[in-house]
Amino acid sequence: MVTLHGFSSSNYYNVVKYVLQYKEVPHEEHLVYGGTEEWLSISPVGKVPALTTESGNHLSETVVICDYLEEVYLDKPLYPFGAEARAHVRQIMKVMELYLELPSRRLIPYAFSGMPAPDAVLADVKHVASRGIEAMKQLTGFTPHIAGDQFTLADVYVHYCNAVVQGIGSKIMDWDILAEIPGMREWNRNMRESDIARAIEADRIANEPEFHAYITQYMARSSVSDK
Ligand SMILES: N[C@@H](CCC(=O)N[C@@H](CS)C(=O)NCC(=O)O)C(=O)O
Repeated sequence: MVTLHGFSSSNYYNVVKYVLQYKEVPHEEHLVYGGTEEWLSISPVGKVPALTTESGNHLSETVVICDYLEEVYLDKPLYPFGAEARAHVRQIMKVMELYLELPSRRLIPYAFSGMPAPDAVLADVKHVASRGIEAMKQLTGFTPHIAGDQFTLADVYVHYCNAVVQGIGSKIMDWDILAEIPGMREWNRNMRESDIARAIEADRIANEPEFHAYITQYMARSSVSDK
């Protein structure tokens, strides 16, 4: 049995949770929001999610965890055959992370505090996200899956990263980012329909009040930073 640490409102937590359920890996969930010394001994950077393996080792960083699961639990592979096809999947995930999710994530403090984001931050986020959009237009296929005809880790990863892009980036900037990438919104809607995605969404909704209480307390302790 492996243990997934984190909370259901985290998009990255949900990527790993999806993979565990998809591959039918026996697992338990350990609810943790981070922020303690003890947590740093499990997740060295202090981020959610982390995974404790069957042998008791701790792993963090979402794609690292998913790649580990892919190597150990061979049923239902989430990477295609062939180095180039696998690199394509990784490229989509990397572009999503660096040029769409992370810039949108910079706006989270403003979304939660209600304070306006400084113009310089907004301009930078827009600039980076524009590059991400152009890259995703080139890289994605939606035929019918994001990287082609096989369902891959990129489908899972991009779907949950889109939650931050749509719920934070698009909202704060009043800019429908996903609509800029042909096929993305329709594909994202379809991704919501699977039994696994529905169960994960139900858990996310159930976790929301507790997560909001946690984040409100956290924001009260730290001031908004534009780093
Ligand atoms: N690069 C990390 C990012 C994970 C991440 O940003 N997690 C958020 C929750 S969705 C978190 O732990 N935030 C708390 C913090 O940044 O201290 C990954 O891929 O797992």
